[in-house]
Amino acid sequence: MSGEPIAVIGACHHDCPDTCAWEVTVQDGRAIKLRGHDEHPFTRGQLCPKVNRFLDRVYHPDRLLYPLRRIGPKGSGEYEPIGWEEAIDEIAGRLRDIADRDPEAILQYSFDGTQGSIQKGVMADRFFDALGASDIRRHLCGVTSNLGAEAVSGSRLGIDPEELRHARFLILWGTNTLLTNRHLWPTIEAAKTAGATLVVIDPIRTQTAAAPIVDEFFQLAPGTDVALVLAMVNVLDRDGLLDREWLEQSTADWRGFIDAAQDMDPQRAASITGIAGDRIEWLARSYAGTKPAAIRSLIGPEHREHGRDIMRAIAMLPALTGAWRERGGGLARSAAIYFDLALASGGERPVRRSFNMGRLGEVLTDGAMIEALVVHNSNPAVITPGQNDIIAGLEREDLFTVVIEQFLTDTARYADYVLPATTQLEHLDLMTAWGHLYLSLNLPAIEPCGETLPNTEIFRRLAAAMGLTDEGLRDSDEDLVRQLLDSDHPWLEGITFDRLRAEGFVRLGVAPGFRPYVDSRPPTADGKLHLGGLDYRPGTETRTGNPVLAQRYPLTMMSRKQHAKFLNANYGGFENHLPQEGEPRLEIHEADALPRGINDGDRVEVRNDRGALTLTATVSDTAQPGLVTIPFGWWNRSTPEARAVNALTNPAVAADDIGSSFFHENLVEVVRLDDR
Ligand SMILES: Nc1nc2c(c(=O)[nH]1)N[C@H]1C(S)=C(S)[C@@H](COP(=O)(O)OP(=O)(O)OC[C@H]3O[C@@H](n4cnc5c(=O)[nH]c(N)nc54)[C@H](O)[C@@H]3O)O[C@H]1N2
Ligand SMILES: Nc1nc2c(c(=O)[nH]1)N[C@H]1C(S)=C(S)[C@@H](COP(=O)(O)OP(=O)(O)OC[C@H]3O[C@@H](n4cnc5c(=O)[nH]c(N)nc54)[C@H](O)[C@@H]3O)O[C@H]1N2
Ligand code: SF4
Ligand SMILES: [Mo]
Repeated sequence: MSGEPIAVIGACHHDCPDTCAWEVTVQDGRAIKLRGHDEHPFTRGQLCPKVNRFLDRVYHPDRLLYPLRRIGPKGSGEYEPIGWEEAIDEIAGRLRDIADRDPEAILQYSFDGTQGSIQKGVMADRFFDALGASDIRRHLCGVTSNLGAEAVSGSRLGIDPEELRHARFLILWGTNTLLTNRHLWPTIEAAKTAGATLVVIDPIRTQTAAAPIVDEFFQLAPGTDVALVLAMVNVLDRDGLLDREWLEQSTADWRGFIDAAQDMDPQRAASITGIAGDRIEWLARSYAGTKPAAIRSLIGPEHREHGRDIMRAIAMLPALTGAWRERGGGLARSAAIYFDLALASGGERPVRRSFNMGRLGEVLTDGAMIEALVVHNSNPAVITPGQNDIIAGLEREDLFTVVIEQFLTDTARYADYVLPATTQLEHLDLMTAWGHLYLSLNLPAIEPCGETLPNTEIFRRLAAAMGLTDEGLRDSDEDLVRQLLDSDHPWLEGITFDRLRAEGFVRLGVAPGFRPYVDSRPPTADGKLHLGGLDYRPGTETRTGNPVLAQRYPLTMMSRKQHAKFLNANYGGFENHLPQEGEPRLEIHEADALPRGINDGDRVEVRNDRGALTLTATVSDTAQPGLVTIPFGWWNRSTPEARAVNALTNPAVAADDIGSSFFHENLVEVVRLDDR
């Protein structure tokens, strides 16, 4: 006889702004249904095409259920199952050997496989801190963009994305909302219904740009946003549209910004951006003249050499026009900062040798003397630029590699030991969000499948086996959640573990309509928003920045998130999530396809000095002449070379080593392969 079904509340763990609340129906210990929680004010009962079938992932026949020890060559994926005790003892022994000689020869590599506050890395960080291991700086997403915004306001605070419903002029600036942040769309529709003008600025005609409710789409040349912003400022100054009272009171060095815009008239900007001068004039006047005016951006323009400049330029616009003053005006970016401010922090971590995560290939192959790599919550063989070097590093016989995963990813195939991790259905976590202000508690709905363990428990066991006695290495997951909630920040008032357990999700106590730089002062030294000089500079690996390289590699290549069923690399190897054609496709414009004799469906080689990929071409006009795209998220096995797009992308990072790789700035050539 089967038992009564029970409902358990949780929230999606994916690195997605929406953090949907969900309800799992469990019967006889098995999850039988997963659906969006109807009462969540932001996600309103809907999940998405990626996660609607998440139970198939949890119970997938390929799920890793037991610790594995490598028996074949690295990369072969040949393993034998072993017990946890054996696995932990052997790994602890190897790490102990290395740590006794040189703890910095050990490196953890982790990112956003889960963005749960607990499972993402609290216990891992405590473990590696106690060992004194080298550390990874998790900079591949958001840091560059944050730096640009902080340069203006001293803080990452933007407006609550839900406030966008009050905007009457709304620019989606380098963000593909319908794909990457779909639960924001009803808010945008509400603004639109109330009369807002909706603008999209993107080098690619994304599904968002093509949405029927979009009034104007500006398909600018990639990486030229700074020129566009300067031209807007040029028009505002020329036409006397600046609010001098606001500028004098609330900003510093606004004249520096105006001066910088003097030589960027709309005609000059048109030649850089590809946007006609009269359209730039319209954009400037409408933005300054319609109130409230809001800009929405996540990280789209950041993965470039001058990504910081682009975000700084975008963040200077509302500071210049005073758009922050009206409810629904200003800039809506990642909302993660609200949670960072509200929750208790674990305190400062010790400063040690650390590496920017985008440089992994170089770190593993170029004498950084890394002897042990422990990967969790990430798939660097797929997601990190510099793929050929990363794989060469993972192939090193003298590198001891442990991967904590749910599936045998392209990275896990190189591990000496693979340790099986629980999914969001099987562990406790506290979920912050970066697309809204609701805090959620994810309760485990089922017992762990097979012998899987939460990341936290794996590091607790490793710590015990290595004799690490530091405070905090024995805290339970519930202890960790309670520690984060133990904050006296007013936004967290009344939000307790027990309340979250009962209600599932609670909005931070941020006053509705909160205007970050009007209701409180910007946390800059003088309490003002900082404007100032700004130059448009093309990146080093662009056609204008490097005409010599562009003779060999005349096409720009971008690799965006493109598929509704992919979330980064999570589903890029799963039959029922793969797009219809079952392979990644190069998208190329007719104007570039024709002279190369490339027809739709032809096999082509895309190459540059970093690597080469064989792909099928789709001739389409979603990109623009001179720009080709290859989707991100496919596993390496999807091409004959066993490589994915990050074999071609640019792994360079800023000179100060802070922020993301420049992986949207790549020059390539595409050639048609003979029919053989
Ligand atoms: N070319 C190109 N490269 C890109 C991007 C791009 O647009 N183009 N985007 C970049 C961006 S923005 C990001 S954020 C990164 C994403 O990089 P990652 O965060 O590394 O990518 P994911 O695919 O989200 O997650 C990695 C793995 O985490 C595992 N995982 C999930 N939950 C758990 C868990 O609870 N425990 C453990 N141990 N593992 C778990 C999943 O199985 C998955 O294989 O990629 C970046 N790379
Ligand atoms: N379905 C799905 N959703 C996702 C993800 C996924 O893999 N799949 N990944 C999640 C993650 S980790 C993240 S970080 C977010 C990212 O969310 P978004 O920031 O919205 O996504 P991206 O696709 O990285 O970039 C958005 C747009 O920026 C454009 N862009 C690139 N360069 C420039 C430029 O120079 N100027 C301008 N104006 N635009 C430019 C790209 O063409 C792209 O359409 O999405 C999250 N949501
Ligand atoms: S991936 Fe994003 S949209 Fe899909 S369920 Fe998770 S949080 Fe929601
Ligand atoms: Mo990301």
